Amino acid sequence: MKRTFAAVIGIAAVTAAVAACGSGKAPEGGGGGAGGATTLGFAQVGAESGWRTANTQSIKTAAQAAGIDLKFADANGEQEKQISAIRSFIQQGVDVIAFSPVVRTGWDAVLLEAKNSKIPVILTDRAIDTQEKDVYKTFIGADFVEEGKRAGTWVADQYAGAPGQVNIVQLEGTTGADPAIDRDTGFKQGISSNPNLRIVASQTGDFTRSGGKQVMEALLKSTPKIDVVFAQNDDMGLGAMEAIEAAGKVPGKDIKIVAVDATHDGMQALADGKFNYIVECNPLLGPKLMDLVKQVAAGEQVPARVVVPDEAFDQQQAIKALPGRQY
Ligand code: GYE
Ligand code: ZN
Repeated sequence: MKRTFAAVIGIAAVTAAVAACGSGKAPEGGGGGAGGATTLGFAQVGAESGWRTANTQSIKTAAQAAGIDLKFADANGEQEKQISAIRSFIQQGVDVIAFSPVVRTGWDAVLLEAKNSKIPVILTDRAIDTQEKDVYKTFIGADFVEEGKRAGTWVADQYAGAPGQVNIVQLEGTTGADPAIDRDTGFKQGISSNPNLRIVASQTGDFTRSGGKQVMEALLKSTPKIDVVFAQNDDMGLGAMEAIEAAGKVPGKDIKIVAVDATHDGMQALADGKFNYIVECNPLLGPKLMDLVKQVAAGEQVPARVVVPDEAFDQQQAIKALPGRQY
C-alpha cells in the first residue's frame, strides 16, 4: 500500500516536471538551476528582529530540503535595496521570486517588470498596496489585524470594570510596513470595548530592540503615568523592558508589556513575568512557501491568500510552551 502510494507520487512529480519544462504552459522566465532544479530568488527585509532571523532560517532550511536552488538577498531594511535585488533576480531569470516587502507601497514598477518577464512572484509574510492586476500569485503570512486585535482584547479584559483611565503607549513597527499598520488597526479595535483605555503615545521603534529601548526611555521621561506598553513585536518589548528597569520600575508589574511574535526571548520574558501577554506570529513559513514555489513554477493554480494561524500566551502558557518551541 505504502509502496504503491509512493510510486504514484513519484510518477506525478516526474510528469509535473516535464510539463513545467516542455509544455509551454508554465511560466517561461526561468532558466532553472542546474539539473532542472527550481530557482527561487528571495528578497528578505533584513535582520531586524528575532522573528526575522527565525524566518530566514526557516526559508533557507526548507529550500534545501525541497531541492530548491535559493538565491537569498538581505535588504538591510531598505526598500531600494530590495527593489534592486528583485531586479537582479529578474535579470538572472530565476523561476520564481518571493519577497517580504519592507513597506506596503512603491512596488508597482518592479512587479510589472517581473510580470513582463513572466516570472511569478509570491508575497511572503507582508502584503502590499498596488493598483496593478496580477502582479503576484499569492500572499502567505499571518493576519496582522487579528494579532493586534487579540492583544488589544486582552488589555481590555484585564482592565474590565477597573476604575480610572489606563494609559497605554504603543511601540510601532517600521513606518509604512504592513504589520505596523495592521497591528495598530487591530489593537485599536481590541481596546475599543473599554472606554477607560487610552493610547497616550504611539511611536515607531522600527521593530528593533534598540529602537524600542530608545523610544521607551524618552516616553518614560515625557509621560507621567504609563500603565501598559503595547509593543508591535517582541524585540521592541524587550528594549522597553530594559528601559523600564533602568528607570527603576518593574516591567510586568509597574508597567505591563504586551507584545507580538512569541520568539524565544519574548517567551522567556513572559515566563519570567516581565512580559504579560504575547500574541504569536509564526515565522516558520519556509516549508509552505516552498510548496507554493513548486506549484507556481509548474504553472499550477494556488489560493490567492494563505493564512498562517497563530496562538497567544500568558505567563503560565509560556512556561508550558517554552521547552517545545522551535524559535
Ligand atoms: O512581527 C517583526 C518583524 O513582518 C511579521 O517583522 C513580520 C514582523 C515581525 O520585524 O518582528
Ligand atoms: Zn495587511
